[in-house]
Amino acid sequence: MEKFEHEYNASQIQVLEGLEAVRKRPGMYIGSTSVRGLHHMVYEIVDNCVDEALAGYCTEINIKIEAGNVISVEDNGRGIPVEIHPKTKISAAETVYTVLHAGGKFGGDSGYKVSGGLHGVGASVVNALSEWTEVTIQRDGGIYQMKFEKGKTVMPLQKIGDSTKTGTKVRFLADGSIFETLNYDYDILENRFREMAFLTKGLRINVEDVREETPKKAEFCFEGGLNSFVEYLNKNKEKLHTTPIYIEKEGEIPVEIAIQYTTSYSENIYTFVNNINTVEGGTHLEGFKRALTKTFNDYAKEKNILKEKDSNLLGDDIREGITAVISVKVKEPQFEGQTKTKLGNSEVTGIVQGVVNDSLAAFLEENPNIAKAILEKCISASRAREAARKARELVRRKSALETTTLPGKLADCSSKNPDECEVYIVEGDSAGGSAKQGRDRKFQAILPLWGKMLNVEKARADKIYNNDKLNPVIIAVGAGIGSDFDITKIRYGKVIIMADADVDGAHIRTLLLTFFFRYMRPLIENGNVYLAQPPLYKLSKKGMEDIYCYTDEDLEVKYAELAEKGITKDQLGLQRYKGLGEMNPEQLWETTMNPETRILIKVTMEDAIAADDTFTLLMGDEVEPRREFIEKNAKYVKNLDI
Ligand code: 28F
Repeated sequence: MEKFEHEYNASQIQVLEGLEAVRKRPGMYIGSTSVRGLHHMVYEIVDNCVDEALAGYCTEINIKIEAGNVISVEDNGRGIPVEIHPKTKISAAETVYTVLHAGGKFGGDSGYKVSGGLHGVGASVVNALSEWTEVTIQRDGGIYQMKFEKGKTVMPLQKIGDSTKTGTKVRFLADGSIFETLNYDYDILENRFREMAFLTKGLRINVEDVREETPKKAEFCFEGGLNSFVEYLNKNKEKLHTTPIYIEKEGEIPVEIAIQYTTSYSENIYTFVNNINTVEGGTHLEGFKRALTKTFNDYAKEKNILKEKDSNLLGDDIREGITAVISVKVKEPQFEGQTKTKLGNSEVTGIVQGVVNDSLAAFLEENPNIAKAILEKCISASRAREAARKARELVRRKSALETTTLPGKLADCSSKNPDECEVYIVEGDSAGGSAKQGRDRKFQAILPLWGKMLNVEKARADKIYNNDKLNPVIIAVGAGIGSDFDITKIRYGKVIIMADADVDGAHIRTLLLTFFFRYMRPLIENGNVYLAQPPLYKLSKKGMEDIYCYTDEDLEVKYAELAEKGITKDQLGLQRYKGLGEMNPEQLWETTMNPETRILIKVTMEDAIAADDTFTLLMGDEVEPRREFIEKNAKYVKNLDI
């Protein structure tokens, strides 16, 4: 690559110091240097294209993962301005790529930047954290290009050709000395770009991964916007009405909402602020909920569906079976909460509330049949809730009478400090017995489960409480379920599902995960749910300590390591474990329960949307996707500690 001599003046030195700060403390700017931060690099660049689309100039974005994990992003917008600033003698484009927070500064008063990743840091941070960056701009009849290495300009913007088109293309290779991995996960990127396409009606986003011999690709463009989003979320569910309810209002704070009710019992509301998923909700969600509750109650009273003497329907009843997506655009969003994904701007509550009140009331007036269908469901939810409350009280009363509130099958631990306590939920009696004997009873509790589990996707809360398989889990965890769930009450910091590595084990795992996802979601969000990983094989040889292998690859690696020491396959005894029951208590402790040697897999909720999708697939009537899932195993599952 051709190098250009650079003379640095005072402001440019400031620039270099700025980018050096980014390289010194990357986490401060991109969130983390894990695979998550790596993906954020792509989002930052794509966000700039989305801004250009929101400004009305870009209709298509092409994203490509090239060989060697090089990312290429191209839009057909106006192209970043190329003119040279007379004072700094630096092009606007170079400034955007080298001055920290350039996007924000330009956007502050001009209102240019509306979308933006969690960190909203923009192109200069991506540049600083990349081995190299190459920006190509088509604009003003020309093709312009500039190049950087680790944020430093190695080729200032220069004209390299003519063009009648306009747009911006950026290619970069993230810096392998900064990120833990450079291996992009195509599925994560595809999901995010699908979501982005839903959120920006009519914007075409194409994504392609050519790293492997068979390329992966997807093309997204949704004329229906959030309506398409909700239809996508509900694709495997039975709907109460065919077309989603659509609400849109432009203004100081633009609001866009789509709602569709299903026959399911769960509530699925996704909220976005400036295209950022506000997982923790906030003022926009608050305004939506208030309006929904009020509008349906007012309508029901006015139409005499609810009599004067009836008490109001509760918000929870009105949200049973709802799927909704809420998207608002806020100029200066305040993000709060543990993960900074909760909208704090108080003015948004009233705005959203007003918009939903007006539009929803009008919709119900115009669509009495849909209104009736939804309200019938709300009323039946209300009755079920009443039944659940009674069932719950029964449980409470019962437990008040009994000396111990804990399920009889639970072998509890002696410590009462949740931070150090773990409960193993074990499938089957014999494995449960071994686990009880093998455990460290100080901090490990065992809860054996057997029999067929209730499919919670198709059941209401009252059934869950009364279910003899799930009730012990609820009582053992000790924090309630549903809207009563209180994470501060959990009795164990780790809830560990221990099941066989076969199809039956996968089934029980999925059912329990579905249950946690539906009724104890904070438990997953808070990272308290784990999967135990029992070994698949044992290698043994006289005079050698037994070696356990947890995957097929693991086995191959161990064979290879032993071969280096001159130990061949035929000198080794190989045992394949079919189930937990085949291990004696000592083996179970050593391989699966001893914190020093075990492998635990933490269940995370990287993407609640994808998770819900999978659970629905899994629990729906389609057999094939369920089988596929079981084979592929959850994506939300990450390798944790060894
Ligand atoms: C592949 C990544 O970054 N696209 C972009 C534009 C367009 C403008 C712009 C960007 C406003 C004042 C600088 C053009 N014409 N794709 C991208 N497209 N940035 S980034 O302006 C940024 C600042 O100076 C643009 C008129 N106004 C804005």
